[in-house]
Amino acid sequence: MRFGIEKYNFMEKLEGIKLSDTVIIGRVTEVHKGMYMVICENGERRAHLKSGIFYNYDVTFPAVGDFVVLNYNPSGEDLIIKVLDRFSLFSRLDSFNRTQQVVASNFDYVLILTSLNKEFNLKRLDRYLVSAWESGGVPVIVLTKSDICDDISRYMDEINEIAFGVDIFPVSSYTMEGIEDLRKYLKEDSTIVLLGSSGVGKSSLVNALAGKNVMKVNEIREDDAKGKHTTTHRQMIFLESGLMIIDTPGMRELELWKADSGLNRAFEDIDDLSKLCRFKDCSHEKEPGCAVREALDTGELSYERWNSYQKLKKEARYAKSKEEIKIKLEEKAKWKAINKEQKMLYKNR
Ligand SMILES: Nc1nc2c(ncn2[C@@H]2O[C@H](COP(=O)(O)OP(=O)(O)OP(=O)(O)O)[C@@H](O)[C@H]2O)c(=O)[nH]1
Ligand SMILES: [Mg+2]
Ligand SMILES: [Zn+2]
Repeated sequence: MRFGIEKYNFMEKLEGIKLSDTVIIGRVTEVHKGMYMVICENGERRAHLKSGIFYNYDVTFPAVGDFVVLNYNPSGEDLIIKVLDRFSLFSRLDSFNRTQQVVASNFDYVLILTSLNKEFNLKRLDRYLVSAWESGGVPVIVLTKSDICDDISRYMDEINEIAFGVDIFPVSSYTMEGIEDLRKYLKEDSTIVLLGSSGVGKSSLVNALAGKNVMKVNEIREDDAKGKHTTTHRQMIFLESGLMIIDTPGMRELELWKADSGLNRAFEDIDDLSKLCRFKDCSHEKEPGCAVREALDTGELSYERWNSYQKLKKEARYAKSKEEIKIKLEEKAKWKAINKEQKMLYKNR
């Protein structure tokens, strides 16, 4: 069973762990409460975290798409002993816990799905693009349900205004229009992650690409184009062609996690302009020689886009400060452990 390890240079990432018949590499296909589904050379198996390893701030917990080292147990469930370094990672802010939530890892492409109906929203697309560029994968925009739209080019033009250098594919999973083009564009043995609101047709696209029904699809409320959250957990699907797809449940809202480089890439136009400002640390407010303000005055840069950028930048700052707190906590925990050790040594003398 191929699961993407062939092109992944994992030997460098093992950090001294020796592989054997019982210490093997696997890939996480599903995450449940306290239980993981992992694919490996012995098929898809249930696994748990090995105790004593995953307790600390600085350990990486497994997410869907992760390559992991497993203690293979032929007569029972396997144990995950290590998550290998990721080459890409899509995160968002978990709005309930106000922490980082990892959506998926180790993918080559991020397919951002938006349907050609009431769901279409450029502001939301901005958000997805920022997070996608930040992830390290290649963002691709997929316009779904092309069969219910008779002015696709209008949507394409609007997107081209905000998404520089991102390929756009209008598709219909009903008529299969555009599916073949998308299939050819995605290289074999690649991993892709499908993202977008509930009801945009992520699972339908999985089925269209697979050529059969592998994912469950339900009717949506067509009156307001809102989905019903049919897909309930993230899941990795393996197609016969070798393509690996991570299908995700629709997101109500995508709040940004750390996104500095993603912001710069998604708003390349603003990034380029700010390089022309007279002062290197220009805040683009009242400084003389500000290229951003000038572009706003001439209309070269729209206020809408500028406001959108500022809003997202502010949001990403929150994640950054959370990261700094986390690092501080980690350091504190380390010192605490060292102190404890020293106290023990002293006691035992
Ligand atoms: N007209 C049309 N409807 C589609 C198309 N693809 C999907 N749908 C419909 O859109 C609805 C939602 O499709 P899903 O594939 O379940 O959407 P999803 O993005 O997986 O939704 P969640 O799992 O809830 O996140 C279903 O009623 C589908 O039949 C399409 O190409 N054209
Ligand atoms: Mg779905
Ligand atoms: Zn400026």
